[in-house]
Amino acid sequence: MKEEQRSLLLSSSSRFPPPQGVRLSYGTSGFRADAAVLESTVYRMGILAALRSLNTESSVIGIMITASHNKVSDNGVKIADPSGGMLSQEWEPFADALANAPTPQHLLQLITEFVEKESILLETVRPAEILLGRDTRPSGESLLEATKQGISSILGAVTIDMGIVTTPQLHWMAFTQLMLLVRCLTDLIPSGGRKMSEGDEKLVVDGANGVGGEKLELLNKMLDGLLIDVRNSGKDGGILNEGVGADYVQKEKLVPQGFDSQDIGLSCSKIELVDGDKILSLFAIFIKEQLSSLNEGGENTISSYQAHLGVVQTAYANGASTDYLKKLGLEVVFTPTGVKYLHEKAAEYDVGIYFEANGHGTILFSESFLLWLQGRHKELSAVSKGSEQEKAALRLLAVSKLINQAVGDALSGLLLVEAVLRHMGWSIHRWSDLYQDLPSRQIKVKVVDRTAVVTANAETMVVQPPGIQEAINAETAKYPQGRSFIRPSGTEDVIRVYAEASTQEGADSLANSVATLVRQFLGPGSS
Ligand code: NG1
Repeated sequence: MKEEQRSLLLSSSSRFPPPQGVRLSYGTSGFRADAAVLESTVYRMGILAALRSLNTESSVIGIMITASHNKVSDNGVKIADPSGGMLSQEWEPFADALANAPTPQHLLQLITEFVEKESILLETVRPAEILLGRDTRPSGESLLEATKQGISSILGAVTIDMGIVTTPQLHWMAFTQLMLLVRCLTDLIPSGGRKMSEGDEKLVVDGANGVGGEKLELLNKMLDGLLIDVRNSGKDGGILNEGVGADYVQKEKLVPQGFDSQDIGLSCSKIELVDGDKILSLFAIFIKEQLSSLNEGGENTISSYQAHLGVVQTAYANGASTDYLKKLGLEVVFTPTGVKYLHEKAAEYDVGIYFEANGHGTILFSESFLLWLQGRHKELSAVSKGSEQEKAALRLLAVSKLINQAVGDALSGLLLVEAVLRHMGWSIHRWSDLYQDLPSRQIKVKVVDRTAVVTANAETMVVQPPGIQEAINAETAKYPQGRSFIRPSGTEDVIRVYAEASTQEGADSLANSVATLVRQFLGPGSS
């Protein structure tokens, strides 16, 4: 490493000392913590992103300053690889070590060793390039500045500041193209009277007082036949994720602020949630239907490709959804929580659909399948243009372009849901009635040390501390259709408890008993 580079790293890092007595760890989706302790971390992730860019032939790396659905006083940093997916898991230990290096000298040593080990060329002709974005959190501005300082402490590295964006946007295409694809899918709706009912053309969206609402207002102006009414857009002073947002609605099962009884149906005393599991089911039905149309009557070799379709869930998926998907004849697999795991698994299929219950997810198409599909579509448009088979091929191609294959993206997901509902002629109620969720409950428990809980089997069982799994099993066995598991959160300092049972009272009581076990085995936390 050149002396100029060494002294640049030493001098800039001395301006961003790490917080005392805090151990930072790369969690479910990057670092997330109280914004007050994150300056040195984002600075160091700026360095990491620049090195990652150099390590991938100066491809563009994305950095997003966000704590997503966490409370407004938290913030975080996510890194996007050139594929658009999350930072390669092989780099996570380096990220961890960088974030926790106690002094500029330690930091420099870590970087020097890593650069050598990975054979990263620091003095290349093409500089590192980083796209940088943030959400609307007030702490975002200064953290963005610190990140820039980190990036520019690798000589020659270039920052492209995108300002306030949504995370997936950092790597996704322009809205206009999304609109064309929605129109394409709408044009392909089967004829024969599948009509939407009145009122289904209006979509009320909770912007969670964050960055998405603003983007949706833009989208609204471009959409035909769908009226988007954005609530909690953040303009009227509401606080990000406070009493609003997907996490609040899914975990607390409460209606977000700014919504009245008309928005959720007059007779509703309790919220009817159409969650990630239902989105997954809707997409799976649609894709399965298109794949079978495609294979009808195909005799020659190119037509007879049997696409391998798989769906990926986590332990948080409602048990009723898993039963439903299996009854449809689908292959269902499980991974630990966090889209990095689901994404990796889904990529093993020709068409892999993954969703977390909270709504993070997308559909992945393998390159070989897409290549075959393009060929098949060409073939079909020559011999049977306008046939159901040709339309099925076109629909699948449109879905592959509309859905964000880099990472789950609420906006493209929302557009695909609308397109599929129109295709089916289904109202939201018809969709919701695909199956009835089993009552469930989630609780967070503060403990002294959450890392004391070690899980196995896609987080469905606990191997540490000894004895707790047996105790959980004994509790769960008391409830009809009971299921319960615990795991340490990767984004908050808590143990998460999940319980399901045949009644809501049962699910609540099982969750409470398991939470008590957690406190007994692990000791109470500080708050
Ligand atoms: P943790 O805090 O590791 O449970 C939460 C969500 C994940 C994922 C990440 C990242 C639950 C139970 N967990 O992770 O699904 O969305 O945040 O945003 O919803």
